Amino acid sequence: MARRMAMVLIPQETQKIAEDIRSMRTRGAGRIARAAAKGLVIATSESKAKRVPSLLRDVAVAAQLLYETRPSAVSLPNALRYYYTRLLTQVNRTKGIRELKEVGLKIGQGFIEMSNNAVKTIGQIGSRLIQNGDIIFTYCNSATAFGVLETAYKMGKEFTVYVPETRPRYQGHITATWLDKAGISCSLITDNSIRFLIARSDKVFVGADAITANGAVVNKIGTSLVALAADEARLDFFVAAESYKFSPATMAGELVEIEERDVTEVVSKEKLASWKNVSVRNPAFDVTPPEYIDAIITEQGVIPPQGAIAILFREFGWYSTEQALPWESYLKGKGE
Ligand code: RUB
Repeated sequence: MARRMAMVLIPQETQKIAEDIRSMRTRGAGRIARAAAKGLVIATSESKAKRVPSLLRDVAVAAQLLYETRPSAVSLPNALRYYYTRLLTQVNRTKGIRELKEVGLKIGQGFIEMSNNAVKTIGQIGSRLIQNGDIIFTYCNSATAFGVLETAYKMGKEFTVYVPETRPRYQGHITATWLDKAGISCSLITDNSIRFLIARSDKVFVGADAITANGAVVNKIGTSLVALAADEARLDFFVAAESYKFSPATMAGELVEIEERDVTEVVSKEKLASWKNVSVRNPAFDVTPPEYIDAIITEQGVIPPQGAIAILFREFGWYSTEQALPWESYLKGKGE
């Protein structure tokens, strides 16, 4: 059954996309963004609205549902904003609902294509930073960082990779499986051995969920510890991130919200219930300050973290808080 929300039917498939993001069946900032764009395309094409304002409200309600799934990956609101603002600009350029729906499909496809191409380009650019014989360190599971390694491998470069398990969700196991399938030799290691083994490595490649205006990187909890250890061992620390992971809201001084996930990811409900004085914290992301980052590899080129503001200006211009959620005023059916 489609779910009714403020008298709006959100298609079942869009609801499933939202639930998959919330439960982490769909995870990783890039995949979350592409899934969200697809969710809005479906919400547009399956809307039963007879008039454009009602269609905009239906899509707004779907956008809000998707927006509330996970707070830290800025790629998610950026993808929703990309779609919704473009849909709005097409309202006066199209003749009615059917044409607007067709345009919606093109906007969504445009985002997904742009995102996939960005990952590919970052792979090509980043692979130049890998030399034969390198021992590379990565963390968590980033398709973008993996793309760098895979491209370098396909170019014939020989290197090995250390992959920490990444408690509590063990995304490192996914990365190890991807590397294995690609034919790249790697060692899966416990998170506790990061400092010990990073001292025997050459460089670090990680992904990002968000990049702030001052060039700080929000990524899986523990990334900042990897950066500290890399700094101590004098390794280069590279971040591979598409430009839609840069956070425009941080230009207005907002902080990126750090997601706290369910504590049962860390200990069982039974164990928790057996304790009287123990509580558990499970923050999912942390912030690596720009001082610990040597370069951010984007599809627009390799930039120092201090260059983040240039990408933000280029992508979003001057940011105003009204841009935050362009669908907000349509949630209750503006203009109906
Ligand atoms: C995933 C994570 C990844 C970034 C970048 O966290 O921190 O490093 O999202 O991934 P989670 P990508 O598993 O909690 O989503 O490069 O694939 O976009």
